[in-house]
Amino acid sequence: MSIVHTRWDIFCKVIDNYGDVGVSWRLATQLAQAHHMRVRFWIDKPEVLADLCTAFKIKSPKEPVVLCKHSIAIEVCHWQENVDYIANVVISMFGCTLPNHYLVAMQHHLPCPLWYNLEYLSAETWVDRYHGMPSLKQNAPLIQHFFVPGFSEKSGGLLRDVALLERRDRWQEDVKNSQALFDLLNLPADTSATYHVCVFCYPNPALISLFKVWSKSKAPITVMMPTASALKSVEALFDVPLKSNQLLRLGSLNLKILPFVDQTIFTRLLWSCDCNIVRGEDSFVSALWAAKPFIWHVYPQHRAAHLIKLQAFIAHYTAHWDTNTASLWQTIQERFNQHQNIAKLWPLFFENQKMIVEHAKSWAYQQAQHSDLATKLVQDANKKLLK
Ligand code: TRH
Repeated sequence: MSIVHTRWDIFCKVIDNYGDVGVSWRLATQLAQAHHMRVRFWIDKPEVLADLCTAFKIKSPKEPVVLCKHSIAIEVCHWQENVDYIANVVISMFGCTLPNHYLVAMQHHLPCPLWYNLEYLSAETWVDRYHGMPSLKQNAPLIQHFFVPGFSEKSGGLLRDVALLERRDRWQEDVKNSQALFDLLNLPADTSATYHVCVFCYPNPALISLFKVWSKSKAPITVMMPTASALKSVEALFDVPLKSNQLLRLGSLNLKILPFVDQTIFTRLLWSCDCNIVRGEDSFVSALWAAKPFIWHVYPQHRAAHLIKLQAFIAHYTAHWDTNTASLWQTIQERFNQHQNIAKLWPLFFENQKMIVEHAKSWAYQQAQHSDLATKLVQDANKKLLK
């Protein structure tokens, strides 16, 4: 069998927010576009995908089987629909349990489909040991293979769109690109020459300290905050409830509330801003590739497990930085994630932007020497299917 045009089924269950869909859809489009695979995308809440991918239209919430054929030939299916065939490669995103009827069909299918569990991203050392391990525990004769995204060569890698860094560079080289994007997002002309920050994080009282310091800054700052972000955390600073498309002013701070935009537009927004506050997994990885100064708000977990995740990433990311910048960068990430006041740190962070951007750029070029996640997945599947 040739791996080209192999059939892939990706199963995505929306637990909360947008990250489950964000990561899964990015993977699906890369498999289809860059690797020419035949991809079906199974999702329990297609309406969340419709927010993120405007090319995808739901004909009706109860429409059976195929909801739409995306322009790049991904078939989107509702989670519970019957299957007319079992794919060669099946992916459970973030360990989601497959619909029972599909699982039973897989168990009876010969040859057994290749089955991956695509895990959450981490820079922790266990990733290299765990990545690629088979799980024989249940569902015999099926074997599930763990595929763990990460930063090392041995890990499953990071999602990176085709020619991403080249496209990012072309975008950032010409200021007209970000200007056109800000116009599209209805930013007033008097904010165009200001310092731009995108704030897409979880609720966090530390934002109050940042907003206050920004409102008193010498030069104007324009903050773009998607409605899906932590509006409640800053609402007390303004006299009105915060709503999509509003523009509010507080001293030197202009706050623009953004509607939810297509994932490709959101990625370009991160390329266009001078600083990004991001969260979860997908906006975090996009901010890494954007190579602008950023603060990562890690998805909060029980017993502060997310802080261990943060430490591991900081150690990896700043490994080759000078000690002072690394220590400043570490402190601002930690304090923000511990919901502490970071007003005093901001001026230092701001003063060191140039250095941070240099580090961010060289990290991105260095990291892009590794194969991206979709390529690693295809290569691994290729090896296993052709055995
Ligand atoms: O939304 P997130 O917090 O997602 C998640 C989920 O909570 C998930 O359960 C958890 O496991 C994971 O984090 C770690 O953050 P994330 O990962 O950044 O996903 C947001 C997605 O939404 C990302 O693909 C970018 C996209 N997006 C748009 O497409 N348009 C927008 O306007 C915005 C604000 C985001």
